Amino acid sequence: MTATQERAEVAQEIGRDRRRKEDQRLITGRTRWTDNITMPGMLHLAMVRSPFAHATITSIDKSEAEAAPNVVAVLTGADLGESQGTLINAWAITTDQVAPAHPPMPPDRVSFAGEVVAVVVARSAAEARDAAELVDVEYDELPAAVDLKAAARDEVLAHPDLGTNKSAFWKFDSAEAGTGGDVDEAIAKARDGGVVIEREYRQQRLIPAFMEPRSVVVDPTGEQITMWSATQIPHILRFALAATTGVPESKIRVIAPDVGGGFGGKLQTTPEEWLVFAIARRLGKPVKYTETRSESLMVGHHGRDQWQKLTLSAEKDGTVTGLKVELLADLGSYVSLIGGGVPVLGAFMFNAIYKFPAYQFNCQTVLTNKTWTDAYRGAGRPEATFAIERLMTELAAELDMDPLELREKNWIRHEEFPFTTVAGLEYDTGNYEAATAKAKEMFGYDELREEQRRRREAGDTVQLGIGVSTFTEMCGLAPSRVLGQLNYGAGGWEHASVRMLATGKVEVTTGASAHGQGHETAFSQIIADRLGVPFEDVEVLHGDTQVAQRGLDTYGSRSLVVGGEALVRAADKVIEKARPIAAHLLEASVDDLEFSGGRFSVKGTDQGMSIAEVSTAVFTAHDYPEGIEPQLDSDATYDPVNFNYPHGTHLCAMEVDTETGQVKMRKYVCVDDIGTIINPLIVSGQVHGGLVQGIAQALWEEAVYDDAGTLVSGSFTDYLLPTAADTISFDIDHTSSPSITNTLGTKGVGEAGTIASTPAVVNAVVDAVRHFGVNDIQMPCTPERVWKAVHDRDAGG
Ligand code: MCN
Repeated sequence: MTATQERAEVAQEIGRDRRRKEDQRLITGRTRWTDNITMPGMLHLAMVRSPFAHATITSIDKSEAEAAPNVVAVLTGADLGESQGTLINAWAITTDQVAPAHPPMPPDRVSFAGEVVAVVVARSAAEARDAAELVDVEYDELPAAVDLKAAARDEVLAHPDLGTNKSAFWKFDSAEAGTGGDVDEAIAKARDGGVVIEREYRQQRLIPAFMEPRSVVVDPTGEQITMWSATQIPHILRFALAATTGVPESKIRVIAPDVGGGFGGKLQTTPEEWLVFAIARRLGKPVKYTETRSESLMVGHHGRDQWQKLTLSAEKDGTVTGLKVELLADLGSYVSLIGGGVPVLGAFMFNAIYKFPAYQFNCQTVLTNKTWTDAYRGAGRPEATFAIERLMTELAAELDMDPLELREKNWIRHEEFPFTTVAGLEYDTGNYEAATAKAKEMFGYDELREEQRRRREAGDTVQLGIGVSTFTEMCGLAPSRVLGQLNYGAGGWEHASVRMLATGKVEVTTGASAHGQGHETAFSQIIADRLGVPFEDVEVLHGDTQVAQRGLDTYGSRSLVVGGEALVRAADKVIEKARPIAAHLLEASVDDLEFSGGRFSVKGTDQGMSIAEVSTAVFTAHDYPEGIEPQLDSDATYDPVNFNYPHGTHLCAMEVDTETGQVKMRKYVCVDDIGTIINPLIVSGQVHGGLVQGIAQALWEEAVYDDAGTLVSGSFTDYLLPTAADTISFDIDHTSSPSITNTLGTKGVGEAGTIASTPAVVNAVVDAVRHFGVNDIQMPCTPERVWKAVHDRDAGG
């Protein structure tokens, strides 16, 4: 093979539709999920959970459970005593945040239905569950704070000892920050000669219904305590266990084996993990706990749950002048790992792609007696995007303008990037014009508008609505200095290592921890191109704190833009390490060498050798210059300089049956700009999955509690998780404005579909029935709500 052929074969992995390496083992059942792990003498743990949302525990009788067959231990919060401490709450937003202590198993009072009051350990899982039924707990039920608005008024206290349900208040004001004008002035001016749109939107509570329920195994019998957990965050979990148990990090190994989805729902350090860790140590035996699906829906954390009060001001020609946001966010019963900060993430995104001259964001987080909330795909950004994209649509309707025309009038033009927004962020790159033009054409926008007009005029039973969503989001969590300013308890860097092996193959570790995103494939593509080695020769290791020792894990669409950049930097260091060795072997000067396509060549000659050959030579020939380390390896920690800002234009056509309230998706087009795409196939999967989750919020999913604080939608019969049969095939495409924040020019994609699609769908549903006087339908837009909006204006939207 000639050098040219060799180069051609190894180049151009980035941008290639590679099937995912990991899928072979995932879809043929050749992997080991946490629940598949067994070991000799392993015990099984079951949780006894409170049926009440708020109650005092008056007594616990363990005797019958202790006498049940093969039961090894029954433990309560009182048995664990002071050792429990409190779980970590890493994101306080403000230093005066009010937060209850969070013992994993409280001894005296429960604060939400499903809270653990006792654990049973037995020789089999079935025996543990059966015995858990025998634990007799007496409660004195207390009034529960369930409704968010009532809780914000402190009508019933979720934690009486705190004296208030108000946890933290956080405000951003463009006039105070010097990033814009005074919003109250802008609104007052618009009331006198302009337009003011005021709305209140409900972000219903959602459940991140991942496929694999949470599961944890702890083996305390070795030199180290090893925990396997179906988690997104093995590194953060190791830190939290060390910080809350006093066991040094060096004695704890956390392994996240293949993990069946998370969507933010496994971005927690859970009471269950803490309890299994503590009890396995106490008993000196391996212990496993796997939650049931019901437990997963009830106590795996929830997402969203906000009321948004919004005021948008504009001039009569549609030029926006101000936006004021007042947010109430339900934290649930405790302030979870990052739950306190999630609503504030939206603060920077309400202004979206628009040039607002004045902006104010007020956020009050509130404690209630419900399962705690935390990140759910998009975390803060879907809420903000929904609100602004609904508002811009309402403004367009008010002014009788086309919603795309209104957006174009107000958006940042492509030549204005990088652009500092009224919320104080610097958007890297973007081209809203290009994405919108492409989406309009793919959608057949004008033709569908014409059909809509015809149907309205004819008074058809089934009306057509067109929904627009021109979103942007901040991803790549996160520059450490920004997190510091927001009182976040950890940095936002990521770590990677690259090691060339003796055979010329490459071993890579990343601190990112995939749980469905295909990192092994995409990261292999990056390294294959960077080092010029075959894709198959790259092995990516992750999700084990012993193997990838440093890391901050996977969430916030950060793995590629932060973790991928760390990989590039580590690979570049390896090339620089190989360079003097190659020069030595080629008997050339370092300055005369060029590296391209995996090959060091002596300028102006046909002499050269591949980096794989250099690696083999280091190992076999022991032939390298004096004073050089005989290893082709390196690592890098990358702390991002900025977020990056993917964007896109999503267009949705919905058919609404005005007699039954049934809605049916007719067409969905999205054109996203995520800069350079590493693997288009993976990206399509991410976008499709993300879209379905966003559409599900618009149309189907809602976690409902009754007045006593019991989760009513505690199974998939009531919590309407969509299947493939409920959706259509989406038309997706891309434009590209490479980011200037990382070497590859990439932007994140893991949350984009979810963030963009919810308002596109609701805008379309409302658009279909606007001529009946409808200007809002609360999510999820069930047939009942749609019907009422059309037929019973007092009861509807
Ligand atoms: N990618 C790419 N080119 C780009 C951007 C991304 O090829 N320009 C690829 C990446 O290499 C990676 C995947 O797309 O393989 C997603 O990358 P990224 O946007 O960096 O997101 P993360 O890997 O950090 O994943 C987190 C993100 C989030 S926040 C949620 S929530 C979510 C999501 O990913 N949860 C998921 N996608 C999920 N997919 C699955 N299957 N399961 C989940 O739980």
